[in-house]
Amino acid sequence: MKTVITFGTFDVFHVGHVNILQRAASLGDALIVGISTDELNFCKKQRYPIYNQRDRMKIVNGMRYINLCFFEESLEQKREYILKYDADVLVMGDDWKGRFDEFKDICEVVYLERTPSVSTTQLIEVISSSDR
Ligand code: C2G
Repeated sequence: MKTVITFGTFDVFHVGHVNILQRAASLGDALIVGISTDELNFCKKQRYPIYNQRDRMKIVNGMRYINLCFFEESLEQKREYILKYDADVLVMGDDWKGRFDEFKDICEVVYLERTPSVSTTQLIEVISSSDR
């Protein structure tokens, strides 16, 4: 049994998120997803997500090929999460390329190509600038 783990905020859930979760799931038998808490997201991006952590978890958890979701409270705890969930593979989008190579001693680390032309930031800009 091969367990894959990935992390993200998954705010304003879009097709780029679906693509990476699907491809991550296809690399193993079980997929575990760490959802960044609202506070962690504020630390990373200096803003709170549009959707709160409970709703973001509900959306990701609703996908049929996700086995388990948990809240990622801090970027510094990644090693603990990988060990706790006994993950064999860590998957991240290639915007994080090289950033998690330090975990190659405990699991395989795979960076998948991001889906072009879609991002939460761009969606927020489009929505907030559109006529009401
Ligand atoms: N992603 C993608 N294609 C896009 C947008 C996002 O493949 N067009 C991927 C990202 O590379 C990431 C995942 O979707 O692997 C989640 O993206 P975000 O919600 O933006 O995650 P982020 O805030 O970068 O959090 O500990 C790491 C962080 O928690 C990652």
